[in-house]
Amino acid sequence: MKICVNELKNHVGEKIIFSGFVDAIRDKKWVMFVILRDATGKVQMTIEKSDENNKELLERMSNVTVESTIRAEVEVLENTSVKLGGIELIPSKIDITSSAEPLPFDFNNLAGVNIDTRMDFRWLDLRNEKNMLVRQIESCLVQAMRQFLYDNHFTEIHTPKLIGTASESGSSVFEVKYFDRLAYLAQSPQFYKQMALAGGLDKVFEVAPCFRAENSNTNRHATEFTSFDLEFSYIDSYEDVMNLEEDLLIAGLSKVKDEYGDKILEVFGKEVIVPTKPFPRIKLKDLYEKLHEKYGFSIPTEDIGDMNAEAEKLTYRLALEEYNSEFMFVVDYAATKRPFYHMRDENGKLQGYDLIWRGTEITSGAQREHRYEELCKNAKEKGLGEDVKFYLQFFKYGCPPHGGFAIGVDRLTMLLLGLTIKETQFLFRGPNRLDP
Ligand code: AMO
Repeated sequence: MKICVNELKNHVGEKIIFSGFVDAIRDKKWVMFVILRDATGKVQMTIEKSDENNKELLERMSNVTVESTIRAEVEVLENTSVKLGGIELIPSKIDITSSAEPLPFDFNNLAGVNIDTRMDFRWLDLRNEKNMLVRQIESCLVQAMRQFLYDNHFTEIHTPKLIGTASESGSSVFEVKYFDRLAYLAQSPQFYKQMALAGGLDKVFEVAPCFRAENSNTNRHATEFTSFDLEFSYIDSYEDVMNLEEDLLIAGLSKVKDEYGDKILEVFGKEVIVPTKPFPRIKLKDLYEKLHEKYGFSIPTEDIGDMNAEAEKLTYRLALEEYNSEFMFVVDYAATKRPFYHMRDENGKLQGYDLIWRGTEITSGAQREHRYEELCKNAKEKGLGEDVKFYLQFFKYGCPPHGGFAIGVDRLTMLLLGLTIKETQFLFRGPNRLDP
């Protein structure tokens, strides 16, 4: 395996193979400095011109363009006068493993570069140090959240994304030609994560793509995004679901703060705040009242019983001002505005919630209706028939009371770093963006 820049200090005095991108070449009178780069940093390779043995190396390197890649046999030396980590590489052999053409833009300086040009050449855009950090931070966050679930005896599952009927609500799904019939792309793993519990697995999770055929061009919507979904059995109420989400987010954000807190502040200007339990919880009706009282906000008639983007923004403000919290759970949504699989109590009150962080919804969750008769009734009420018939069967042969939630990973990273979803996703997918 390749030795990375951040491991070189462990190889001082050794002869090793080092590979990387040519970041810059500084051709001085007596010496040529070649700055090499990999995902962990940069290092200086020094080629002395006075050394006759270096003639061939110098000739070869003088024809190399920046962003080409090389493989070099080098000696790793400690040199305190070298600014890049106090290490320099002295090569005895260099192979050019790929040659780069002139770049369409300078990825080190993206300020004036159109976002669509950046997306067209996303693999170059990703070479920007900040963008590389986004990937590494997201990876750290998801790893910590996964680890939390493994530690709590959750099993990772992989549910199909090609499905035979339009899932969940019958709207917003992509149709795919499937031999001589139609299939659909899963809008979420909802039905299958619940099927896992009907299958006797007590606690499951999945980190996977969701597809939404929504023509939304906002900073937080994508047509394909990564969802961190979980579902678990034998809960007493949706309070148990919210409690677990608190612990999960605390685990994820603690790890990110430990590993990247300073870097995030320096590069993105955002402080990573690890929340404390319990996160404030507010009923939708009370929230409307507070938002009206404090900020003069009234929910538009069509959104009554639900939230909208403006309400989410103000909820964040309220959470900060009144609860000193970046997070806020909102409960008591109208059953008419929520999916049929959310449980309702004997008074028809919905047993579900949304979680708002930094002005955006990051999660929907609920206790699920696991009683076959009730579930059939709810589905019928929503006008769902054949499409959900297969799903209703899961609850016919015994199924534990259960609940779960889904966190949008892209939104989590985006809000953590103060970016848009286009900048955050590895490769953005939106109504007008299917390439590369
Ligand atoms: P919901 O539709 O609210 O719930 O989605 C869950 C979370 O996924 C993220 N999200 C999105 N991210 C980017 N682009 C989009 N178009 C987009 N749509 C949703 C959000 C959202 O909170 N089955 C339920 C979850 C559950 O109850 O377990 C569901 O899909 O962060």
